[in-house]
Amino acid sequence: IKLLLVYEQQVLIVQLYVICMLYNFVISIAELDLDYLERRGGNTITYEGAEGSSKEEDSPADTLDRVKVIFLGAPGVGKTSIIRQFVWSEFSEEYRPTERRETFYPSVVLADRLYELKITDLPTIPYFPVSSHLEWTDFRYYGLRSATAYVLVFDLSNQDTFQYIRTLREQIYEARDMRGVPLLVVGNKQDELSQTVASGTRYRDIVNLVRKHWRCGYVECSARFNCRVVQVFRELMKSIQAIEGRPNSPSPAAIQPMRSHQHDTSERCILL
Ligand SMILES: Nc1nc2c(ncn2[C@@H]2O[C@H](COP(=O)(O)OP(=O)(O)OP(=O)(O)O)[C@@H](O)[C@H]2O)c(=O)[nH]1
Ligand SMILES: [Mg+2]
Repeated sequence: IKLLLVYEQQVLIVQLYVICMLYNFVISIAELDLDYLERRGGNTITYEGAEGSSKEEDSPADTLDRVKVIFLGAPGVGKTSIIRQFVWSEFSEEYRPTERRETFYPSVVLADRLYELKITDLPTIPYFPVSSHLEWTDFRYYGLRSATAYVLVFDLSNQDTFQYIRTLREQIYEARDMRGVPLLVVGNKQDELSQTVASGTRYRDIVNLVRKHWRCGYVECSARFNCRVVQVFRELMKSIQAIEGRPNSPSPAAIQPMRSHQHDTSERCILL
């Protein structure tokens, strides 16, 4: 009887041990899962070409050699509107602040060369991370410090928004070597730029500062009326080509925006 009891005790201990092992295994799988989800960027929406075909980050599309463009600017200046107008030919009067990173993957052709773009639209960032450590802790997965080019947008009808990109530009230059990294300034909401403001000194000072001192591209556009939105991307791609050492400026006839006003599921390629 004693032997039998000892045997039963041992069986019980073995059973308990197996249950513990199984429990640990399940917990570790769950932890792995969470980690996996975070790495995949739970806070990300990705669009390929046209509406309706969203997919997660690190998709095969992401592994292609893409031109990574990041749009930055104060809240409400029209970053999302410019991108959506360009990629989908759509505009919404309703203001819905961008709350998480959104990426768009249009293809463009400039001077007979095809570029695959990755356009990143972000919630407003309070500052640009000056170190990789800050990027990791505060802006993980935004790809802020590794962009191929930056588009800094301000609102022409609210020139206070220029101060935001002015500060951000300084921080970007502090944070990384900007040789070979194009930066384009965009004044949006041109449709709301009044005659009085346009002839004021403040407006002229801004244009002067950007063109003469910053020596970077400057485009004024209206996302609302799809006015010079293609020009934004054309300027951007031209600066990228210039940096690549291929300054083949396209003949005016070759610059033809190819737009469709319907959403479809196929990818869209835009001739600049
Ligand atoms: N009049 C006019 N309104 C515009 C233009 N572009 C955008 N808007 C409006 O401005 C508001 C903000 O536009 P968004 O594109 O959401 O601005 P955003 O910079 O992405 O804003 P956040 O995501 O909050 O940083 C919306 O109500 C748009 O309809 C424009 O060219 N003209
Ligand atoms: Mg937005």
